[in-house]
Amino acid sequence: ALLESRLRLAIDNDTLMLAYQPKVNVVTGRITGVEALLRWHDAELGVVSPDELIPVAEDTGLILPIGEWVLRTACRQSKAWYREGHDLLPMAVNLSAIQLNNRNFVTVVRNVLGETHFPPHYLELELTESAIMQNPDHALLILRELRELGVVLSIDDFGTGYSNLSQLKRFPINRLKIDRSFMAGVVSNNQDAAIVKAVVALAHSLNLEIIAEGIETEEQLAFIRQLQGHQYQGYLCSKALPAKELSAFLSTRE
Ligand code: G
Ligand code: G
Ligand code: NA
Ligand code: MN
Repeated sequence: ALLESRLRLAIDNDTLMLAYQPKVNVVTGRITGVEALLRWHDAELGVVSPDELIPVAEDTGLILPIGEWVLRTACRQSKAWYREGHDLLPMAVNLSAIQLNNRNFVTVVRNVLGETHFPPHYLELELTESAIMQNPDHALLILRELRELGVVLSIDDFGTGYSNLSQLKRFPINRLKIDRSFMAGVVSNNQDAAIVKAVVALAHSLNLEIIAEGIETEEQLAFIRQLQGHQYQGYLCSKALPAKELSAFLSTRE
């Protein structure tokens, strides 16, 4: 209950923050976009991680105003970097099942894009398999509407949920993010390597772009490059950075 009341205050006082983790082209090493990740340093509670914060936000319904704030702030930030002289950077935002199942969600996305003058195909929405599978028929309708807007859709943490690609292929998904728990073992563990190879092969056959998460070493990068994965995220390039630091990071890479 303390976390909930502090979270309500944080929304009112606008003290939630976003950090941005780069996505990188596996072949060229160029930054292809960033993923916005919630950060919260509360005066009383200290640092509260999204893994603690999101479940409370979901149980209390606060995920709806928070999610809308994340979407708007992320789109605005990308435009702000552009005004500083960077190329317009594609922006990925994580979605909760509660947002996906909210009847106003497509309207919220359309309004934020309109308000921020953000091109829809520069916005990527990341969903987990379980978020989609909570109510697959409803999800299918919503995802189709989002695709009609031009938004890019990704499955996050792929491999950790209950579903599989044959279930997912009826959804209008563009990209698959391979969960970092699999990438962690690809160099040392034959089973993890086999799983990642199989997932990448299936993704290729379904014309899905592949993003490998949690790449920390050149060996892991070489593994995913050899499989013709498209993008990666991970500490090898950068952790999630506050907006100012991300801007400085972009400058060093241009
Ligand atoms: O930032 P970190 O890597 O600790 O993220 C932990 C988890 O929290 C990840 O699964 C991430 O997808 C999730 N997360 C981070 N920011 C958001 C957000 O804005 N909305 C939702 N729904 N999940 C988020
Ligand atoms: O579930 P999602 O993939 O959105 O969560 C991202 C989480 O993974 C964040 O907590 C982020 O800090 C973490 N993360 C990002 N890159 C790496 C990495 O290279 N190694 C490890 N161990 N964690 C990472
Ligand atoms: Na994510
Ligand atoms: Mn993930």
